[in-house]
Amino acid sequence: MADFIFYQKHNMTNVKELLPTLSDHQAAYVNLDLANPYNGDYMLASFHLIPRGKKNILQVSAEVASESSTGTNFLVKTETPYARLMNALVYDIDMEDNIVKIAYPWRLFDRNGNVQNILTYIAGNVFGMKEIAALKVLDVWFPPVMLEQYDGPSYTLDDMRKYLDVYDRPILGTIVKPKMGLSSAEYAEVCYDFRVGGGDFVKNDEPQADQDFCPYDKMVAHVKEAMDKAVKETGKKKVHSFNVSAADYDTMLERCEMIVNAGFEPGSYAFLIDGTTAGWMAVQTLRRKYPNVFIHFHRAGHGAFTRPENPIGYTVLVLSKFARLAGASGIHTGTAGVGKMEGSPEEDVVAAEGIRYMMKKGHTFEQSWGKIPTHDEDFIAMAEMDAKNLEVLSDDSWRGMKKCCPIVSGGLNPTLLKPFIDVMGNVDFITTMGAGCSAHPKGMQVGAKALVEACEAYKQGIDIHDYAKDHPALEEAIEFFEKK
Ligand code: CAP
Ligand code: MG
Ligand code: MG
Ligand code: MG
Repeated sequence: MADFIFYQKHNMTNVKELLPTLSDHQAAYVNLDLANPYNGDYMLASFHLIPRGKKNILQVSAEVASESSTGTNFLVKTETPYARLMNALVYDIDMEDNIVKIAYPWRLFDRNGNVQNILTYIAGNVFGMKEIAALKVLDVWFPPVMLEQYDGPSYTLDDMRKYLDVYDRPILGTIVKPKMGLSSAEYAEVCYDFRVGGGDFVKNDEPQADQDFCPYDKMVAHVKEAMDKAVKETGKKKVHSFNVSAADYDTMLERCEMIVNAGFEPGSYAFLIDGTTAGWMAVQTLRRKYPNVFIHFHRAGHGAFTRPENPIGYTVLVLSKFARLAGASGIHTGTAGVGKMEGSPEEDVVAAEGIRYMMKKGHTFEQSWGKIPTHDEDFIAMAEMDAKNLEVLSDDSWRGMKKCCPIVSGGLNPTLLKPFIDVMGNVDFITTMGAGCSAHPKGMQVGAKALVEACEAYKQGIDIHDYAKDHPALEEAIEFFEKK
């Protein structure tokens, strides 16, 4: 039987009234007068925190700051003055909404740009603490000195756009379905159908690996054959995102090298990694080994942390910000309530924007992704110009951390393309529709055509129902998907 989650409602507005309740140990992790948390000395994190049991929100916040930085549940005799400087500090609590802000001295973290290390602090033991009923990392803010240490994306959506010669629309992609069970030849056939139907991008699904019915080497070879055929017939470049997740790094890198050596043109392949189950080390290994390849972060399993109704975990925005820091070129950010996966529209759109733009408001913090101090006026001016023109700061020459692109799929189909673009507010993303194309009554090739037609209709500002009148592929897609 789940414990009854007991927590007090505060009957005071000012957190300072709770200061006298702190033990010496707790007081070492609180500074409600921290002058300027944005001074560059700290990584900042905001949490939604509900205490459980007898301790009040300031006491529990201090315990969380302790366990997520230098401490444990008692003041220890072995503490030194320097170690104390590494204490995380609770610097603000919104008593109305239970939003706790904690400043983490950046020297706490591995100085080699290691995302796994940060999450072990702020999303590690603290999730198991008895004193919390809810603890969700809502947003993080990185000081310029940390942005210098982290790789950030290298090969971006802009590079993929150049390769595909596609600029004024989303990259149109699919995932071959059924998810598993096709032979390598059958799998490649479906990829071919999508490509000749007009699609740009096919991804392996998240469980694709080296299964006996679809051996990895045969899958790569058949995809190559099918891609060459489709490129020849359409005269258009195509991209395949290969899932390189594996049991160990050697096998992962072997798969990468198999793809590189299969004769694929640079730009025609991406490496997909199941970032949540394969882990951050895998993501960063790929980024560091293959700076000229699009690193596709699939987030299968993220729901355990990010679902809006989960009291313990972190938000889609936080996951996406760390993916950008780690150097993912793109990450699935959800369909903002339009598709099949749970996720709040606001949450998914804020995450998508937080990883694309140089300066963007998160849930709590305004994030500047520049690698120079944010007081640099001309940089701010460029960033503001970028927000308008989406040009200036999209590449490294402008000293900013490159953008990471939203990848959007779960449950989308051609009839949902425009509704999703309307929610997202732009076309700067990759969409990968699995069932959305392969469930089309006339199969994958016509399903792809329907997606292309839905995109064409969007570009021409024509309602898809009107556009479908002389586009049978789209008409049948509307007929099929809208009746669902
Ligand atoms: C989509 C998908 C993706 C999910 C991931 C699937 O298939 O291939 O893995 O979209 O979710 O396996 O469900 P459909 P998210 O297009 O057929 O739904 O993008 O939210 O991370
Ligand atoms: Mg410990
Ligand atoms: Mg999938
Ligand atoms: Mg999705």
